[in-house]
Amino acid sequence: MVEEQHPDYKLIYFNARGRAEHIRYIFAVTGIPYVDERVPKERWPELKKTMLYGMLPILEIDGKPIAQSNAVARYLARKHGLAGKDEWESMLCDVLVDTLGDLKQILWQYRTELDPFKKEEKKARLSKETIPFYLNKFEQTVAENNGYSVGNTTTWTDFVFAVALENFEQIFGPAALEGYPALKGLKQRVHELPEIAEWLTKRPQTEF
Ligand SMILES: N[C@@H](CCC(=O)N[C@@H](CS)C(=O)NCC(=O)O)C(=O)O
Repeated sequence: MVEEQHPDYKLIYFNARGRAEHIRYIFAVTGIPYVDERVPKERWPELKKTMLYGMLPILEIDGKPIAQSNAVARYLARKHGLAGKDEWESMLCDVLVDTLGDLKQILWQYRTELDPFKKEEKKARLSKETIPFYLNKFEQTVAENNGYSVGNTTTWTDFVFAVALENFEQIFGPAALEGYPALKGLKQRVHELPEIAEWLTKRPQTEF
């Protein structure tokens, strides 16, 4: 049997799950070898100057640096059958990833708010309005798709969800997904895929 040839992949990020973990899940599930390079914080200011857009993650493909986490993930997913069965499903994957990105942006604004009064205000609006608004819609979509975010196969969007939902439970507590059984189930299904389960046992433990 001829071994499939892959480019040399090096994923460069910080020692965090952050914006790289869904890409690591793609590598885990496909079994494609890659270097998981984690830049120590003290090396970053120097390295930043050498990066095209001054940010991480970067995926080096045969030495060529490619920026933007979701562009990278989408590229790998399309190449390896993790972006739905056709262009339509591939678009639905993008819609969910981008919508989840909108929610993550709002959560980030809350987490980085320094004014305690404004922070409380943001928290109240988040838990009463914003989070239920988004999660109810995601819940409905995943329930309709029998546990998948798009179609009836595992996609990179499932990985984006699993990573985000893990963070979500970490920020808001383990009961945060109690009203969302389909989302909870999606996260569990992804984390029980044998290759992901193995990755979870061996990945470096990081805060985020
Ligand atoms: N849209 C970019 C955003 C990348 C980004 O915000 N990277 C942050 C870490 S999550 C970063 O490199 N921060 C360090 C810096 O800006 O110096 C992507 O998704 O790749």
